Amino acid sequence: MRLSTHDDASALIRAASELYLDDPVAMTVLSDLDRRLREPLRLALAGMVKAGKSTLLNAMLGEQLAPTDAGECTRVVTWYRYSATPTVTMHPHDGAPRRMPIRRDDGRLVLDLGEVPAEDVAWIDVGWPVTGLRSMILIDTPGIASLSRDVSARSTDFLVPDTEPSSADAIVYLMRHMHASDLKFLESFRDTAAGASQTVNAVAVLSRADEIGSGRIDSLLSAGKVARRYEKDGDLASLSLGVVPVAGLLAESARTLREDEYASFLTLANLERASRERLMVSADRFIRPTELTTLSVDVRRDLLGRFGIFGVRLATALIRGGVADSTQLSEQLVQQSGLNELQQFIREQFRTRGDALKVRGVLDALEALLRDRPRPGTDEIRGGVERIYATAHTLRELSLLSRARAAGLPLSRSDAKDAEQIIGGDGTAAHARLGLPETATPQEMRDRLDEKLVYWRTLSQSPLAERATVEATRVVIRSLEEVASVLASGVAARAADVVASSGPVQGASEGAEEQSDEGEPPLGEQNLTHERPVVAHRDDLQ
Ligand SMILES: Nc1nc2c(ncn2[C@@H]2O[C@H](COP(=O)(O)OP(=O)(O)O)[C@@H](O)[C@H]2O)c(=O)[nH]1
Ligand SMILES: [Mg+2]
Repeated sequence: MRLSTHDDASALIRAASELYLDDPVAMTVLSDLDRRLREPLRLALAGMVKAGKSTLLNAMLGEQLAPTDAGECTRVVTWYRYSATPTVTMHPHDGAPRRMPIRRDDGRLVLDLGEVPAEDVAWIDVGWPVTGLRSMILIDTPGIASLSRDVSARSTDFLVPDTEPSSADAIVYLMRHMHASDLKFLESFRDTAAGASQTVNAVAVLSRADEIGSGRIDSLLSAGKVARRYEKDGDLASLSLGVVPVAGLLAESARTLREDEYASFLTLANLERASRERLMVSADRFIRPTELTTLSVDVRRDLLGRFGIFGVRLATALIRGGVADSTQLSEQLVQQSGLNELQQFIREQFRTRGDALKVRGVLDALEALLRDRPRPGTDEIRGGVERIYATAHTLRELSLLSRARAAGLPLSRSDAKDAEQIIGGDGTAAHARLGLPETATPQEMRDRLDEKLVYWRTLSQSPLAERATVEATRVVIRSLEEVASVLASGVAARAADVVASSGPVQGASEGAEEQSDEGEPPLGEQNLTHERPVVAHRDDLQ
């Protein structure tokens, strides 16, 4: 039986461990890599200070856990991973890791470093029993290009270290406006993190999206337009897989909405129109002492702090529009915040490729180790690394996708567009790869698939085709063959995700890959991972 890429990588780590038995430093690196292969995908949140990273992390978890706003603790890289019981561990640069007390203030963790200066702390590891962390490790980072160069350097060193590959598999990059330093960071993340596989694995978030339209009720529409414009920007397009507008604060508060907050919104919604409008004309006005409402200044200030003026206006409008209880309000606010689109994007672009991204990170780190500590036998292992890169289809797909985004493919314009879609540029679901709507029937998909297979096979056999073109067409054809095997398997639900469900392709000459189950959404959820309404599609770029 043919081994999966994941198993191949694991076997290489074992072989390297035999080689470095007498080298404790190398053995530590190798045991970390082995663990990394077994752990969920590592997704880092990066961006400038106050871009809203910690708030968005909480929104993704549905819990107010990460401390927000600047403070000593937010100056250290913090990992959030699943654990049955809460634990917080500080890892100093020198010396043994030590447990920290678990203290919470209003739900948020208080990461008290005690006597230890932030610059002596390598990272903090938080283990927390929250479902969202079962499939992903989330990494909160201090701001890039922050006022303090030290803090900024800590993020940059961690995410794009000079000498070794990044230890994040993928990045959610938050920005309030596009800034030169954002592009510079994304560029260096691509160059370092991509390593030999040259993959693009960043999604940009237009954060604090409610502020873009000054908190007006249509703020997110304006943010959507800005996001689409950014996506068309040549520089950003080559560095990130897409731009998603998200109002993180609204999402965080909506997911932790309390009954008393719902009751306050209900009170506001029931005010007569003139009073309501006067009260909500601005954030300042909303928290002034007034006779217009029975809600106290403190209650209003809390609402404003949690939801922003946009959230207050939106929640009131939604109740007036028929939302009948706190559960519905919470759902609708989350829906409006853009969080669902972001999570869908992460699922489609990162989690379905989770194993490949992980293997890629591990192989890059293994290569760096072999290069730094050469000894007899390392060449063979390096050969093994190269073999995996050459045969693992998902890695080749990722690298072609990245080339498509960065430099363009050696194909005609319309072929390049089609190729990008087939290799998963608009999502890895079978219908998305075939350019069909989610509602396409199996027969429609098979017909479209046959057409495309004939077309691409003819193209690859053209005697005039350049070598680079032929190589690109081979990757495209292999992707189509994987779609074929998914459709042939006839399990409609599984067809939602080609990569996750494809086994070895009959007759294919290359190694097939498996996807571990840990990163996959349940089947019902998979079927939802289709449309990305707020996110501009690549078609818009043409
Ligand atoms: N209006 C608004 N404020 C936000 C949003 N996200 C974060 N903030 C506020 O911006 C400040 C910085 O947020 P934080 O998450 O700590 O940013 P970080 O430094 O990137 O981790 C906090 O006061 C948040 O309440 C948002 O979506 N909308
Ligand atoms: Mg923060």
